[in-house]
Formats: sequence, C-alpha cells, structure tokens
Amino acid sequence: MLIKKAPDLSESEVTPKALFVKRREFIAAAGVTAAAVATNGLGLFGGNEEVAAQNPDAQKLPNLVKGPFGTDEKMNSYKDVTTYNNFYEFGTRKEDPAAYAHTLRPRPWSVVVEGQCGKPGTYNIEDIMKWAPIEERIYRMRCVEAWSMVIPWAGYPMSKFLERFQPTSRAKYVEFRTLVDTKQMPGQTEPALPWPYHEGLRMDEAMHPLTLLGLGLYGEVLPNQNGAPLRLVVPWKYGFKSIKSIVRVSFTETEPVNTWKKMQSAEYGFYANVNPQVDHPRWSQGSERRLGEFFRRKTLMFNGYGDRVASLYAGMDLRRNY
Ligand SMILES: Nc1nc2c(c(=O)[nH]1)N[C@H]1C(S)=C(S)[C@@H](COP(=O)(O)O)O[C@H]1N2
Ligand SMILES: [Mo]
Repeated sequence: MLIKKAPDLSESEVTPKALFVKRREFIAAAGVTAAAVATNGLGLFGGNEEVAAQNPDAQKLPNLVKGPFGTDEKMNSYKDVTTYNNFYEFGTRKEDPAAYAHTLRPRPWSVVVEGQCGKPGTYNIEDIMKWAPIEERIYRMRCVEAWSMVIPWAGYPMSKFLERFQPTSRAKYVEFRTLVDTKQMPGQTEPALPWPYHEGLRMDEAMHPLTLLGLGLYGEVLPNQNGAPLRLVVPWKYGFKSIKSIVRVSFTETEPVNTWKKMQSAEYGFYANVNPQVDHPRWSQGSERRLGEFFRRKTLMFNGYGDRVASLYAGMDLRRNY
C-alpha cells in the first residue's frame, strides 16, 4: 500500500471518492449551509460518511431544517439504527427486520383517519410529507429491554399532523394502527402479537412538542425496518410506544388498548414512561446499555426529558400508571 504524506492528502482521497461525492450531494440536497455543518462539529450527522454508501437508493429528504430539543450526545451509527430493530411483523429477532423488511412497499401509502374529528378521511403520504417543514431531531430512545440509542430522526411535530383533522373536544386519546398484510409483512403469519400492532397516546401527550411524526432518519426517508413510510416517535417513553408503518389514526374518548398491554398487562402499561424506579417484573429498569458502549448508564426519569414532560403527569401515581 502506498502511504502518502499528510500534505499530499486531500479529503477526496482519504474518503473513498464515491462517498465523498455522495456526502456533498447530500449536504447540498439537505439545504444545509456550511455554518450548519460547522456547528455540529462532525458535520450534520456526526461524520457518518458511510451512511450514503450503505443505502445508495435511499431518498434524501430535501429542505431538512434543524429542529429544537436535540441532544448533543454521540449518535449511534446508521448501521446500529438500521440493523438492531424491533419490528415483529418481520420476525422477533433484532436482526430480522433488516433482513426481511424489503417486502414492505412504502409507496403508494395512505392513512385512514377516523373518530372524534372534523376531517376524517383517507390521506396520501405524499401530501402528508408536505404539511410541515421536516425537521432533524436527535433523540435518545430507550427500549423496555434496557438498550438505548441516539437517533437523528427526521419528521415534524405530531401536533401539526393531528391538527389537520380537527379533533373535537371529545377526542381524549389517539390510537394508531400498523398495516396488516401477510404478503408485505410475512411475520404476521405467526401469532407473535395480536395484529395489527396498535398503540395510543393521551391527546396532550400526542400534541406535546417533543412528539414527532417520524418520516426519516439520517436525512433520508425511513428505511423499511424503522417503520416506513411514517411512524410515531416519543422519546420519553419505552420504545414499544413508537409504533411503525401507520395506516390508521383514530380519535377516541376512551383509553385505547395497546398491543403490549394486551399481551401482558402485568408487564406493560398504557403510559410506558421511562422510569428507573419502576422495574419490569423480570428485570431492572434502573440502568441501560447504549448500543456500542460497554459500561451501562443510569437510566434517567422520562429518559432525560423530564423538564419538558413531567408536568403532563402531575398528580398521577406513576407506579400504578406504568
Ligand atoms: N408495528 C410495530 N411497531 C413497533 C414495533 C413492532 O414490533 N411493530 N416494535 C416497537 C418496539 S418494542 C421498539 S423498541 C421500537 C423500535 O424502533 P426502531 O427499530 O426504529 O429502533 O419500535 C416499536 N414499534
Ligand atoms: Mo422495544
């Protein structure tokens, strides 16, 4: 191997050429200014130049803007985020979604909206993506099995999505449902979970500015295994609340039953707020392992978002409402 001395090296030689070009295209496509790249220190996405190369066909999200509430913790790699997943529609092992989710067809896609709202109907994903500027939000995510990741999501506030449908004063909760289609989601031929996967939030949780309608990650449209083409992202709750590949939104007066609570109500509740003081019956919730790290971290109340969300639960017994 020919080793050049430092002064002879240019970035296009250090970084394989194709990646270098890809990255520049990406930065241009994302509408990111040099200043925005500089403030992030390592580039918009922490120097993950390998990102584009791993997914050359992925569609870039144009006009991505930097959103509020981001963490500055080190992000997990694109590989971590897209190969260690829970998506039982494609199998129950963490590596199954990356291996099998290619059968999902995220286009064409529509979402049915129903229940207590002024504008029920069927809405197209292409339109939905244009309803608000798509923001980049770097969130800590915490799974009930005690692993965690830092993910650069792309999306816009769930409130901007839900307001479109004019929920009535009787809408106290919103329920989301995932697609059912055994051809696209072969894991649904097994009774691993009661299909469709369904989840719910109280209206004030859904409208909270931290709650995101997830449309992408790492500046690209959502990979299938992460819940293409649209999903929920709620960073202060355990991962199972963040339902993927949504096809139905229902505004309800009563608390919806969510999949995991239906499965094992002794282990999983409706609220599912990250809470180091309330253990899962079979393991502690007091600490977590960030993917890629060796030492465990102490889990923070509300996953570290307590200053913004604790008031939603004022006066509630979080042991009973777990
Ligand atoms: N439809 C559907 N949504 C789902 C799941 C699932 O199995 N099916 N798993 C949940 C769980 S347990 C977690 S931890 C997160 C994982 O999201 P990620 O793979 O994008 O990190 O998705 C959630 N949403
Ligand atoms: Mo999870």
